[in-house]
Order: sequence, then structure tokens, then C-alpha cells
Amino acid sequence: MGYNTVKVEIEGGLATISVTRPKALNALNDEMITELGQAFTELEQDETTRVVIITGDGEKAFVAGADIRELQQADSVGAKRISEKGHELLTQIETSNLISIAAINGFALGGGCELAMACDIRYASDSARLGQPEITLGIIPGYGGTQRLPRLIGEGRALELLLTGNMVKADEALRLGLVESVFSPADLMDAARKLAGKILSMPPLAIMSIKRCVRQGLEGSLAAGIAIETAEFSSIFSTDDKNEGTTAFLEKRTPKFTGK
Ligand code: CO8
Repeated sequence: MGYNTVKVEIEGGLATISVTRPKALNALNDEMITELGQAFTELEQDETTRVVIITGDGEKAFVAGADIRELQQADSVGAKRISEKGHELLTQIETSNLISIAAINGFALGGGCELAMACDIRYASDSARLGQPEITLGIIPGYGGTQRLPRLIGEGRALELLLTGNMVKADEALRLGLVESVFSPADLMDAARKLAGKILSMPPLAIMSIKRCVRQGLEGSLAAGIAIETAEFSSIFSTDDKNEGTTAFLEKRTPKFTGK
């Protein structure tokens, strides 16, 4: 499918989605939210794709937030619709069988930081700046920032960012646990691709199972999470890849996983 605001490239099991409105620093407008959802759904239906890198077009921004022009025009009813539509997309990414890596190549503010937080792993370039500046606009985050940020970095640190609207540089984001690793701008995409390649070399059913355990487990109590893990652990033992992985180890050879 052709898109106006996103570009999708597929190679092997890896898809790269670039959001592309560089003149507006890739701000998320309604069309982009729609197209990101469509692109993601297409990739979920494509049986070969297993990992997705999400990044921003150009050198300056990952995503500089929701489109402030659209927000300025919205009333409460419109805001509810905008928020729900964004939540639907970010929940889709978060709960998908696809593993998502945010390659944060510049500003990741407001909805951009929220998009990155819905991804499974965040790599940043040292030029990246992250934050939730909504408060400076007289509004609050509407794509999960008040929920995912404290879960990722803790309540006090999250409130400090949310209540001040402060942006943090990549090294500070790393210290906070908001990103996993920082690279030079030239190395960022290679690092994200290398990570994707490593994940792609692992058994697909176990990958999906681990993501379900972590994502669903964090929704509830430790006991509920342990029950999820036990059920997933049990079902992975009926896969061919379990037999292949354990046998390959004992035969001192590299496993050949088939995804069955
Ligand atoms: N929306 C629309 N346009 C934007 C946005 C944005 N978020 N960010 C930048 N732009 C545009 C600018 O207006 C400018 O356009 P033009 O050239 O036509 O004037 C162009 O991009 C370049 O930007 P700047 O000239 O400002 O570039 P600087 O390098 O000087 O500054 C900044 C870069 C610091 C990133 C600055 O652009 C900025 O502060 N941007 C806004 C950041 C922000 O506040 N983001 C949060 C938005 S609110 C949000 O995301 C809420 C999410 C939840 C929504 C749920 C709704 C219910």
C-alpha cells in the first residue's frame, strides 16, 4: 500500500517504518496515526516479518510530538477521539507479535516519546532529546505518557519530567532507563539492525512467548505473572524449536530454528 506520511522497507524478516513529515519534525497528525496503524497491520499479516524498526525521516527528529496545529483546533470531543485513536495504535504496537525497536534519531517529544515507549526496545542517537512537554502547552499527555513513563523510569522521575516538561539528552535518558543504548547518529541504524538480526536468529515462538510473559505479566500481580510464565513455559515445550535448541546444545552445534 502507498502512504503519504510513512515509508516501509522490508528486508528478510525485518521491516523499517520511517515516519516522514520532516518539515514538521515528523509531528504525528491524524493521517500519520492512520497510516502507521495500516502499515503495522500489514506487517502483522505478512508472515515473514518478525521485527520492526521505527524511526524518523531526516536528521533532526524521531517524532516531535502530536501535531500542535491539530491539537489547537480540537475541542474536548475531538481530543477524546485523538487520544483514543493514538492509544489504539500504541496498544497495537505494544501487544503485537512483532518485536518493535524505536531508533530515536532526534527529538522524541510528547506523542513521539509515547510512541517510543510503546516499542519493545529503545535505541537512541546521542543527538536525541526526549520529554513530555505537553504541560508547557497547557495540556497533558494523551498517548499514554502518564502511564508508560512511570512504569519505565519510576514515579518520581516520571513526575519530574511530566510536571516540568523538561527535555532530557540521550545520556540522561540512558541513565533514567528511558532508552537502552546510545550511539552516534551514524551508527544508530546499524546498531538497531544488528539487534534486529540477533532477535531474528532466535526461535520465533519463544520470542513471542517472552514478549507475552513480560507485557501481560506487568499488567497484574507477581503471582498472576508467574502463572502466565508457567503456562507459556509449558506450551513452548511442545515446539520443534525446543527439541532443536536443546538437542543442538548437547550435540555442540548451532541450532536451526524453524518457527514450529
Ligand atoms: N506539531 C506541529 N508542528 C511542529 C511540531 C509539532 N509537535 N514540532 C515542530 N513543528 C514544526 C514547527 O512549527 C516548524 O514549522 P515551520 O517551519 O512551519 O514554522 C518546524 O516543525 C520546525 O520546528 P522549529 O522551527 O520549532 O525547530 P527548532 O529546532 O527551533 O525546535 C523543537 C525544535 C524544540 C522540537 C520545537 O519544534 C518544539 O518545541 N516542538 C514542539 C514539541 C512539543 O511540544 N511536542 C509535544 C506536542 S503535544 C503532544 O505530543 C501530545 C500527545 C498526545 C496527544 C493526545 C491528544 C488528545
